[in-house]
Amino acid sequence: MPDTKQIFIHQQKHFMKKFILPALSLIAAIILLSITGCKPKNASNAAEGDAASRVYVPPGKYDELYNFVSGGFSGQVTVYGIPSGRLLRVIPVFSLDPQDGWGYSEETKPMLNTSHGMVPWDDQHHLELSQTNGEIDGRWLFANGNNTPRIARLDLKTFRTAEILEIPNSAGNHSSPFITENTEYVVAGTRFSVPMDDKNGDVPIDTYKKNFKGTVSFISVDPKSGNMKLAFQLLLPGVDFDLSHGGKGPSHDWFFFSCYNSEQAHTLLEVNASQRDKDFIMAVNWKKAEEYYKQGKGRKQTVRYAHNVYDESTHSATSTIETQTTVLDVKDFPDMVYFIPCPKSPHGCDVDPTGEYIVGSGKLAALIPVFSFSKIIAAIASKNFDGDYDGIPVIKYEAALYGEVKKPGLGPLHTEFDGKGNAYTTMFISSEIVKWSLKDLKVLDRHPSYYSPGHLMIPGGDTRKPYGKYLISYNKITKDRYLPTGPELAQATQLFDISGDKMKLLSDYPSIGEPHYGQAVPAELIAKNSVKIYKIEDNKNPYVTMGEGKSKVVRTGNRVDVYMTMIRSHFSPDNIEGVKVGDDVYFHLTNLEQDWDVPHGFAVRNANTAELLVMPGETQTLKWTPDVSGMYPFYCTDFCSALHQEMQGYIRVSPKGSNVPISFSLGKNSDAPGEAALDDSIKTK
Ligand code: K7E
Ligand code: CUA
Repeated sequence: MPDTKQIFIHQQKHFMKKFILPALSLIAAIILLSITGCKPKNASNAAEGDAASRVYVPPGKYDELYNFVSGGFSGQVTVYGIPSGRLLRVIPVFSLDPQDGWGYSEETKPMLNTSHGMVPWDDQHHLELSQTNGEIDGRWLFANGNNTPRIARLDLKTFRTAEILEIPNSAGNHSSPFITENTEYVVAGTRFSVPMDDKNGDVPIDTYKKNFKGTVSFISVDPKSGNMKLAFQLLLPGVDFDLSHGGKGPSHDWFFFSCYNSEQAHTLLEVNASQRDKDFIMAVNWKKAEEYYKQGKGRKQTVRYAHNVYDESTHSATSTIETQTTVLDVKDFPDMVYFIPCPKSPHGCDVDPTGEYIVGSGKLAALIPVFSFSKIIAAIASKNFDGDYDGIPVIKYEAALYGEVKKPGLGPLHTEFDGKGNAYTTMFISSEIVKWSLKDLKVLDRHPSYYSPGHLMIPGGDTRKPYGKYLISYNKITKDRYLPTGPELAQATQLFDISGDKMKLLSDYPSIGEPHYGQAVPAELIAKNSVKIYKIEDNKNPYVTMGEGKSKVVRTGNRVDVYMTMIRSHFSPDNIEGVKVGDDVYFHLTNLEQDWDVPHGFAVRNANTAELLVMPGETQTLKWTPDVSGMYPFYCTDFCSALHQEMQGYIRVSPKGSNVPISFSLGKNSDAPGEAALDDSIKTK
């Protein structure tokens, strides 16, 4: 058997012959640079001047901003304070959370349901805060799941995932969850083109050009409740959609997507999808598409996708499988979608606060093209096209171009704006942030970033009204930045001050998962709405226990429902007997506290799931099937009072077929072992 190295060398020779040398050497250089990173000088001593005092938030003081950061392959969202960098919260989104039982409790399990069953993980790249008139309104945070295409909506009153919608006809939901200016729609563009869900996907891969299609989906958002609904999908040529941003102001009706692999390659994309000099920015007139959709146009397609909603009154989620989508084939609607050539495998696709400039960042380009919305509209009006791509008109590059930022650095990825006429772009290969002027496209400043920044984020930097002041760079490689922690090193977050002409590095700290994008917002916009407790009288959970006196244990066949309450510092009941091996025991825990920051936890010995952490006024359910008879203590896991350690109890599990009756009690000590002790307030049915 030839070894793989041999094969590799052989392949290398083959490619040498096949592909033009300049392209190859460029790619080789990029691979080399991207592997080693490009270490800027003076990396170890780079913080400037009064940096320490700028990020110092004294004990007892709040941070100025919330920063919501995507967790990448952790599937979570993390929340940090800016400028301190203090970690405030980790929110499970496309993930299980053993800390609070998210995804383990009966109430939350449906949140992770998909048309393929429970998928408790995803790759979470982008976040977008809801907007009104192009400004952050502090209501919701949208998050994409890449792998099993999904979009989540987080409620910023509770910092919880409120809704997850699966996206059909998609594979790799990457250019998502970007939104329109009034959160009319959240978009989801597929990264991988694939055969549509209702077509036979069992086809040879080399029939890519014939059978593989791209889609972008528009998900409408209810302006009151925030509830998402798959509105319409656009059927597109089989390329890879990467990133997107909605228009603003004059470009309000438009959405812009970057795409690569216009070569339509299906193998070795690093070479085969880097052949053409230009790929595309796709401009979508979503208002037009909406119009067609509302007229009933498009093909109704039968598909399957899950729609999961968490109800704050029942403290439970439901999952519904939806079966219909409307697909508009863009070939049938010629005035809806246009392609604009964009140099060399564009990644970021960013719209400036005025809505006039669209910045495409070609990863392999040595310049940054900036397109003009008014020129795009003029070019469409005068049909200034360069033919078409798979039936979609291609606007002439020069006709759409406002200008090019020359020699910005190597590997431009993402751009954000400070609202003062400046743009900031990350340079992955040359490891730097480059500030340039939208007016004359001149580079104004550059600052090293350690190392290989992906996205950057300016608070409000993709809205009509950037807050400015800070910039955060999310870096991929942290070799030598922190104490070694084995083979895996944390990704880095670097905070810059951008209030002056020159960027100043303030701080540098590790982050959780792999942060891609983030969204930050002045703290008061969120803090003032934060829920402190759930009112117990509003608790509509079917298994709620409204007061200690109502706690009980009920057997129905081999199912046992334990209606249990928690209050400092005991459970009611705390002695239970009559449970048998093989019973399905449901502990329905209601936290009776009505005080901020007093959750109680629940854990029972040997339960093969997570603990529960129940918020004040809330009910959560843990299912347990004891497999061995014996004595099973349970206890509170959250240090809730001086007598927290006393917050505990026992469940006796008898063998299958035993005739120990169900009994339960609280506060009655008995000297007679094995005798069920009942107090006056709680009686067996
Ligand atoms: Cu550039 Cu997934 Cu937005 Cu990461 S993507 S960096
Ligand atoms: Cu309740 Cu500790």
